[in-house]
Amino acid sequence: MTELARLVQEAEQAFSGAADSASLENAKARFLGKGGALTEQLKALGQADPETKKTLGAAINAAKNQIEALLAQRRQAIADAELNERLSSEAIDVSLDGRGRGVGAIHPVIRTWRRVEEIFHSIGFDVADGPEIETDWMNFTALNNPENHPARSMQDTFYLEKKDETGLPLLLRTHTSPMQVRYARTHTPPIKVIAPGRTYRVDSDATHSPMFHQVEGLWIAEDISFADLKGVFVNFLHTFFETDQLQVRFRPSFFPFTEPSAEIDMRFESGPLRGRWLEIAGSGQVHPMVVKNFGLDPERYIGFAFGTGIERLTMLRYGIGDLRLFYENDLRFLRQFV
Ligand code: 2NL
Repeated sequence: MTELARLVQEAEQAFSGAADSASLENAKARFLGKGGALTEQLKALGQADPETKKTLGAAINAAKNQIEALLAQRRQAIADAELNERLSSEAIDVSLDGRGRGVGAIHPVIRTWRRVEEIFHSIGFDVADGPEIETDWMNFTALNNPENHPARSMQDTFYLEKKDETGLPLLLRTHTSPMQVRYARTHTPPIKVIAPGRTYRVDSDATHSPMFHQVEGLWIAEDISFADLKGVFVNFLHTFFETDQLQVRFRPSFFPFTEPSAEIDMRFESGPLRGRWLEIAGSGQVHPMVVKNFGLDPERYIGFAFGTGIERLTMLRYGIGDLRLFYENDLRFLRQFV
């Protein structure tokens, strides 16, 4: 056997003995690398006579090609083996059962929110939307709140550091009214809208949460009276609580944005809450200053507004005694509404 044939044979053995790509590359260096056996042979060729150069050179090149082919083969074999190894170690058993998902439920407050929207929508009210971060003008001034009203103080309202274009700090809306102001300023009467949403006040105890939900209603046209307010609201209560077995009374009160104003109380005539008067909403005829701030002529347009708490409606509907249950995310409570 020639020396070259022996080299090819040795290379073949070395390559097949290499179990991974690292040892294969080491083996390659021994034959084809800078100081490798074949490279040495090619160097020695420099001293040979022209005839030997020609024949021996061709033989060396042929051996080199053979070794390179063997190397490529082995590289492919190792790569295939490594891929198969990875594929089998990462294999997923698609016949396994899934982990499944718990049955979700709508939060009781949001359930009430939707129910209120449905009821008012069914009698022709639109639903307004608007930002939770408001300007002083939208939240207070437009609603006829005097400059020195306690609601405007740091103790009662969450203020941001950022200011609006008039230089007054922005704030978290304290009621849903600014949505109605925005709606009224961009629509033409008759205006018939409800505004449900989150509101924020600096207040936190057993019966107050710093974030709570309100829904307000507004109907402005040329001939809307307190009688319409009574009709709409009493009808709402009967529909919402699914009973005619309740009484409603309007008790004189005061709000800066309505004149005259009334507190709305209700009393169930049956069921566990029977016999007790419960405060359910504030209401009144929209103050002429507020109509003016809607961009409307108060000599021509008149109407009513009301506001109620979504948590309050929910507590009365389901007989929930503690407001804090709504915000604790206790599944034992929430599961009851699945
Ligand atoms: C309450 C009091 C009330 C209103 C809200 C209102 C809105 C506009 C104009 C005039 Cl845009 N009024 N809203 C009116 C009277 C009472 O709510 O105690 N809510 C729980």
